[in-house]
Amino acid sequence: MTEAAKTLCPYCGVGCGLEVLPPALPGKAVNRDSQGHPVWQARGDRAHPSSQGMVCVKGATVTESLDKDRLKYPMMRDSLDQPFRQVTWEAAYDRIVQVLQTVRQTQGPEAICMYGSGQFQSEDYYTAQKLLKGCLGTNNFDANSRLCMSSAVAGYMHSLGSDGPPCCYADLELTDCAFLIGTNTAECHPIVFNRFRKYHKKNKRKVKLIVVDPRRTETAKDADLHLAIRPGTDITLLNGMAHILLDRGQIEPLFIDECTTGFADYAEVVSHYPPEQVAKVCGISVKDLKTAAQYWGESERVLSLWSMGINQSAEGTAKVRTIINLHLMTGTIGRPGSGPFSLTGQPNAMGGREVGGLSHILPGYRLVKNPQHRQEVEQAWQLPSGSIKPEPGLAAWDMMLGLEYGQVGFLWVAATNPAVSMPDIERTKAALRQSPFTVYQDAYFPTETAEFAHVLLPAAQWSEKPGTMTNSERVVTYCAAFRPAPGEAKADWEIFAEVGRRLGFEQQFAFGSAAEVYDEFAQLTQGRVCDMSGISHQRLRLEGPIQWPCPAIETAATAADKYDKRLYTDLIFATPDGRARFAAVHAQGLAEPPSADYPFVLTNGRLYGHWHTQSRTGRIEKIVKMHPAPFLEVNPRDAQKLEIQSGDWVEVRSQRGQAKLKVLVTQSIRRGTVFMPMHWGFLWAEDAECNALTHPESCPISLQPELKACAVQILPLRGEQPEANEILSETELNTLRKPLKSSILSGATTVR
Ligand SMILES: Nc1nc2c(c(=O)[nH]1)N[C@H]1C(S)=C(S)[C@@H](COP(=O)(O)OP(=O)(O)OC[C@H]3O[C@@H](n4cnc5c(=O)[nH]c(N)nc54)[C@H](O)[C@@H]3O)O[C@H]1N2
Ligand SMILES: Nc1nc2c(c(=O)[nH]1)N[C@H]1C(S)=C(S)[C@@H](COP(=O)(O)OP(=O)(O)OC[C@H]3O[C@@H](n4cnc5c(=O)[nH]c(N)nc54)[C@H](O)[C@@H]3O)O[C@H]1N2
Ligand code: SF4
Ligand SMILES: [Mo]
Repeated sequence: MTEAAKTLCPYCGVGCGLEVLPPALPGKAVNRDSQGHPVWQARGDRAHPSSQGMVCVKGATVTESLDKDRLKYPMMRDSLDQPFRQVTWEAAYDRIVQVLQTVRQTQGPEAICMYGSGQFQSEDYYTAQKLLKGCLGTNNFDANSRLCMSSAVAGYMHSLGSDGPPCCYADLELTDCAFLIGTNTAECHPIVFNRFRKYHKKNKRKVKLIVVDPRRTETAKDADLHLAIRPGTDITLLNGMAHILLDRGQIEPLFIDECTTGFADYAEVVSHYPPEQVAKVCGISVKDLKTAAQYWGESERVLSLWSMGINQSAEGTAKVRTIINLHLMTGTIGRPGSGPFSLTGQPNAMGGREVGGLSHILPGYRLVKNPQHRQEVEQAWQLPSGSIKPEPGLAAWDMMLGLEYGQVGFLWVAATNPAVSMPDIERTKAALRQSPFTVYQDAYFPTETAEFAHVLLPAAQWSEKPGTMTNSERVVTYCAAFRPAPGEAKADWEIFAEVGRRLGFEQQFAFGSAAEVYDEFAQLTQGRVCDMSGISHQRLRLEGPIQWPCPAIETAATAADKYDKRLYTDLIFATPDGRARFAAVHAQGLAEPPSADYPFVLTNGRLYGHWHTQSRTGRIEKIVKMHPAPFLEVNPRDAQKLEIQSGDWVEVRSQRGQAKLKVLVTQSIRRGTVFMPMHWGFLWAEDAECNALTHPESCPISLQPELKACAVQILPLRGEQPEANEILSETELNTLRKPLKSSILSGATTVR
């Protein structure tokens, strides 16, 4: 092939279109990676509606990771202390099917669990739902999305009646006020941020950017107003802003009357949040608080964006609903440039929601608890009534508890690396060690989770299997297969389907291709909020990316004409009475507040170049150079008290574990809070695991753990420097947090 293949970037939920060129172009030397493998070359796809040709450093370098350290063959062992031995697929399937059947008979289907990922393509995700929830009769399918966007899902469902972010990226260039809370968009959703940043620069007088984050992130540096609130005080802030807006009468009474319920209770709650008290709790000035309310109140169009600083919280659903409250009160929803817009993290976290990829949902934004929904899905799957259990299955952390209690007999993990990304990692590892039988299906080897597996299955990854993904603005893109999978690696959906057939469900898994899987799934969305029954692989290949809703028989062009790019433009919401619901909620604060023994709040998150647990980006030289090692950000005044300087080593301890890190003293973090990146698991640095410190306390509604905050103490390590960990030079240390603006805006952002 000498033509460019069109696909989607497999990293973040922005969902940028990529064009990928073969390693050998006519008249040019073959492009190779550092290990000599021929490497495809990625560039932005100008025709993609979401990204318009832009990509960040991750998208631009992704191809360099594709041939390094791949898992190529199935491997097995009887116990975790043995080495793996290569086996045939036949042997691996036999073992899996045999253990599945034994566990089903002896412990029941509820002892079977699958933990999947927003990095599945929709076809993989959907096939797994059918296998677990339909054929095996257990709702124990959950995904890393539980750690990621389940609070946003729950917030939308409770406030608006259905999941589904109502906005689109065009709103970034139509708003008067962007309210970014708990999101470091510049580093984590760079192309979304670029689109807004260009518009903001051009309209500096008219358009405001408010950023709410305890850190002065790259995102905050561009803000007209940065509120560096104390971690966990978001609800106080939002209720405080509502208080001021109400006082000033900057509300939309007609919209409140006609389109919502619950305003009186909300107004009562909000009356308890006077500015002085709110400012004190949040650790900001009354003036800044009032300015925030003023910017919101004076803007006709307000767009709020959020991600993990909101969702990863023991009151995550309430936080999301409190953001939506402000939109409802000011009528800034269902209109261009306005609305509550959660940014999805993973490339196909949205697709995961559509196919029902969490333990309480079913395909087409349906609910496990709803008898009619179960029946509709059972019929489509040609399964007897009652096949789908009426109760939600185990959520991510509950699977770990299930292992602890000996209730799980079969654990299947795919496209996620829980031995790094779960909270309270020592407890997680102990739970994984207790698993009687774990299948781990990944593209790379080694990874941290492979250490806890009995069977390793080699997965074909992005570029090696055709499929679809949906980005944050509901645009579905076809991801072409343009290179062969290494060794015997197979697409995830093919593995699930083969196991299904071997369990006796030949009819249910008679799929001949990913396109057939997609067609069956798309049918199941007919008439739902996420109607994509008009989308098929063929159409996506012919017409390019398509935004849903897109019912059957619509072409992309007529769909765009007829269906607005936004949801709820008729101001009728997906609740039974068509009205959106206010949430009257008080702030509860952090699940583990700082104490005399553990006086600091540790927050954590992402760096521009790295992706999660580094299985790809840790193998890309440019990115490793950009972010060579983990570190701890400490405010200068805290550093003075602790008598530490940049470059010193400290031990950070929580009630659950510790990590040894080099200190970076910086004004970018507020006093009393420290920050470390999440990207270093035990394969990439010794004793620097972020989740050694975090706790699993979760939101009671969304079951999303509060990964963003835990209480820690900091002990300077004087004289003794940890041997095993990499010692950084001063210059290396300076590169840890070098300003990213230039690289985000020009160098790495390649517009073809
Ligand atoms: N470069 C890069 N980009 C990514 C990813 C990646 O690994 N690397 N991962 C993708 C995924 S899956 C996700 S989910 C997204 C995550 O995207 P983001 O949510 O933007 O990323 P984080 O860095 O985890 O956290 C965001 C911010 O929350 C702030 N925060 C912490 N506590 C609080 C609080 O109490 N209140 C408020 N208001 N803010 C708080 C942190 O200081 C941090 O700056 O990124 C996606 N994009
Ligand atoms: N402390 C802390 N912890 C966190 C977070 C945080 O902010 N702070 N964020 C949480 C969030 S939001 C997220 S999304 C998670 C992310 O955490 P993980 O999901 O554990 O992280 P990844 O490194 O993205 O792991 C994905 C794995 O899937 C593999 N893979 C890629 N493509 C395919 C495929 O097509 N098939 C298969 N089978 N495998 C594939 C990759 O090789 C990789 O090993 O971390 C969570 N944990
Ligand atoms: S912003 Fe970067 S990581 Fe996200 S989809 Fe676009 S190119 Fe990929
Ligand atoms: Mo995520």
